[in-house]
Formats: sequence, structure tokens, C-alpha cells
Amino acid sequence: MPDRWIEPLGLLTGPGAEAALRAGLALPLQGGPTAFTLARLIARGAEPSLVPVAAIPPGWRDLLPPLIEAPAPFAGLAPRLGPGAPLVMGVVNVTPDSVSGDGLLAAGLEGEALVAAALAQGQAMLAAGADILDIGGESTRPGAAPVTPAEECRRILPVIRALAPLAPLSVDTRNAPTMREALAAGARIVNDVSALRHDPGAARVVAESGAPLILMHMLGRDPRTMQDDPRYADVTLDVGDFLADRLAAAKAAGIPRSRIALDPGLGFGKLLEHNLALLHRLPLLAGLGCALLVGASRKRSIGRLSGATEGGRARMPGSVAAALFAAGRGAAILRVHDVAETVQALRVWQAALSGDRPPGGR
Ligand code: HH2
Repeated sequence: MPDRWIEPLGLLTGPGAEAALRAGLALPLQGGPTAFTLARLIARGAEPSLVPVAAIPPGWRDLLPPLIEAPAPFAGLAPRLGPGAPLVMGVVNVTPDSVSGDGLLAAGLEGEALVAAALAQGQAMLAAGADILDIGGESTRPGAAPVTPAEECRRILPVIRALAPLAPLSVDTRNAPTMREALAAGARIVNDVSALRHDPGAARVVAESGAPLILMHMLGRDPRTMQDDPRYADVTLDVGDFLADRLAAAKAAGIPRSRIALDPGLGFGKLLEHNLALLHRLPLLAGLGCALLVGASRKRSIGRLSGATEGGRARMPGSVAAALFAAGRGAAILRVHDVAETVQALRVWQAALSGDRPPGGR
């Protein structure tokens, strides 16, 4: 567990960031394009202090390399939106009960019709600019009942086989047998919301396959109970400690840091204020030296903040706002249901931040 953290504050982007970097007044957050001008020095059991980056004491500078250097490109992927942009991960849920309201089994689809619908959904997301498709066969919404690996495989394997030739796929599963089958069927990335805690065989499958891995924070181990009175001393530091611990466990199992992305797990055992704190203080987690993934899309917090209580696509505009905010705070991967809307918003946001005219624009 880290005993010290540097929290980047005073964030800059675009020409302002470049000027501040040249003048030695800022440091790049994970290689840019965001830069930070202030550092909050946080040591366990002591009052935090705030200093300009040029005044970070020598005794703290050992924490800087993972914070300022670009992590290895996740899964070797270059974002389709260009350097410095996040990867966009489109969600394909082969479930009857997903919280986002988009589960393909909810539409009563089976067999060839299900595969055709998943293929059409995936193709539309790719045409809209998705970099990765995340295929899941088990809902992990609060209170969801678990699904056996056999049922999970029955749902997702035909979809993975159909989509694998078209795009890099991640498989959203906590189960080692499902990981193994999904990778054999053409998935390239493992997305485990239990961070390798649910199935003792998972670490070995990932290590032996060489697949990139997403480790996510969830409070406790069970989605059925994770929302029962979640409590933290300091949610960002607690999540940071957890992710550092899981990163060490993955490394011990033979999965190097360069293959791993970390995710604070918005909505997984968190109240609205916890989700907001994690979004806001995301740059602190960059100190773990991995690409950061944020999945706020269509979650209950978006509904609470926007009044879109009915869920599903009604939460799209708020989800896009959360995605842009996360991108500005160093998220390298955005997990979203509404790919076209998110990509359009990212294009405008990127151009406005950089101060450049978009290609072909006036
Ligand atoms: N959120 C969901 C599922 N998987 N994986 C990662 N890494 N991060 C997330 O935030 C995340 C995730 C829940 O969203 P959804 O897939 O829409 O719902 P459900 O689990 O009900 O299918």
C-alpha cells in the first residue's frame, strides 16, 4: 500500500499547458496533453501540503516518473481520435438485465437473430469511432444475480466470434473459464470488475494468455451487496490503495504493469459523492503508472444528477458530460454505451482545448 501520494492540481491543457511546460511551471500528466502546475503532497497520518511543481521536495521526486511519463499504450492501441485522445470502448451487453437498458437479451433475441443484432450494434459503434468493443454476458448492476460461466459463454461466444475479425474486443467477466473461452474465440483483452478476486484461476488465465487486463475497484466482492451502506475513510485514497494492491497481486502472478489498465469502478459500491470525488481526483490515480479507464456511462449517479431517473438512453447527455470531464482529467479509456455522441463531443472538446481549427473546418 503506498504511504505517500502526489495529487496533481492546477490542470492546464492546450497552448497554456505547452507554455507552462516550457517555462518549467508545469509537469505533464502521464505524458500529456494535460499538465499540472501544483502538487498536493499526501503522506499517511500527516496534514497534506500544497506546492508548485517546481518546489516538489527531493524526498518526493521518486513518485514523479509514473505520474508524468506516458504509460505503455493500452493493448498496443493508438486512439482513433488521435494522439492524446482517449480510447473509446463501446459496450455490447449480451444480457437480459443490464442497468444501462441496452441488454440484447432483454429484446428477447436468441440464436442467429441475437448474433446479427450484436454484429449490427458493434458495427455501428465501430463506424462511429469506437476503438474497443467490450462484450459482457453478466450484469453486475447492484443486486444482480450471478450467471454461471457456462451460461455466460453461451451468451457471448457467438457474439465474440462474429465481432472479433472487426475490432479489438474485451471480455467483461469475472470468471476464469469464460476468460479462457472468450480469448480462444477471438477476444484480446480481459475486463474483470472483481480485479482478479472473484475466481482464483483468473490471474493464471490472464498471465498465460498474455492478454491486456483491466483491474477495477469494487467495494467488497459481491455486486448483490456492494451498495449496502458503502463507507470510505477517503474514497480516492482507499480506491488508490486497493488498485495498488491488485496491481501488485497481478504482477506477482506474472502480469506486468505495462499490460494493465486501472479503473476506479464508478457505481460499484459507491454513493453519488464517492463517484464525484473519484471523477474529480482521478489524476491522483495516475501515480500508479497505468492507463486509467472510466465508466460513468448511463450509471445511477448520472440519473441522480440529471433527474433522468428512468435510466437507459435518457442518461446519454449526462454520460457524455462525464466522459469529457474524465478525459480532461487523464482518463485514457472511456467505457460508453453511446459511442457516436461521445466521439462527436470529444472531437469538439479536443479542438476547443487545443485552440486549433479542426481538419477541414473553417
Ligand atoms: N461498468 C459496468 C460493467 N462493467 N467494467 C469496467 N471496467 N468499468 C465499469 O465501470 C463497468 C464495467 C456496468 O455497466 P453496464 O455494462 O451498462 O451494466 P451491467 O453490468 O448491468 O450489464
